[in-house]
Amino acid sequence: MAVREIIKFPDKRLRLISEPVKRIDAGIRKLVEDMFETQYHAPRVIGLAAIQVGVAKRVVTVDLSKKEEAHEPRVFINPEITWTSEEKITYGEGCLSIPEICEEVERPVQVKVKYLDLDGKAREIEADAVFARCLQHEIDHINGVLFIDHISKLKRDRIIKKFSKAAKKKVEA
Ligand code: K1U
Ligand code: ZN
Repeated sequence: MAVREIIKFPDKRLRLISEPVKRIDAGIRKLVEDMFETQYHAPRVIGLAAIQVGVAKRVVTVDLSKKEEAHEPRVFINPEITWTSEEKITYGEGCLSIPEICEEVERPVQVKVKYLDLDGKAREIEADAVFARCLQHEIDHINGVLFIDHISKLKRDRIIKKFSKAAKKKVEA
C-alpha cells in the first residue's frame, strides 16, 4: 500500500470527467488500497475520489469511522445518484484538493446511490447526513465538479485568484 500525492487546485485534471471502470482487476484493487492509505494519512478525511490522486477512473472511497474506532472502508465503483431528497441542508465543506478553504454548501439531505462493489456486484444504498454529503462531494469530483462550483461567484473568484497566485509563485520558485 502507498500514500499517493493529492493533486491540488488549480490542477486541470480536477476538471476531467472520470472514465467508468470496465473491469475490476488488480490495478483497481491496488488503486483502492492506496486511496484508503492516502485517506487515512490525512486527519479527519472521510472520502476520496480517484481523480484526487490523479487517476481519472470512477472510483470513490469512504470511511465514516471515528479516529478511535475500527476502520469501516466502503468502496463505490461507477457510483450514480439515482434520487435526491427535496429537503436540503447547508454545511461547511472542505476538500483535500483545495486545502484550508471551508465554505457553506447547500445540498440534498438524503440521496440514493447505485454503484458496483469491489466484487463487481451491483448495489444501491440510501444515505443521509454526513454520508450523503460525502457521496455527493465525491461523485461531483468524478464529474469534474468542485465544491467551490456551488458557492457564489464572488467567493469562488477569490479562491481561484488565491490558488492561481500560489501556483504561479511555485512555478517561479
Ligand atoms: O474529497 C475530499 O476532498 C475529502 C473531503 C470530502 C468531504 C466529505 C464531507 C463533507 C465535505 C467534504 C473530506 O473528507 S473533508 C472532511 C470533512 O469535511 C468531514 C469530516 C468528518 C465529519 C464531517 C466532515
Ligand atoms: Zn474534495
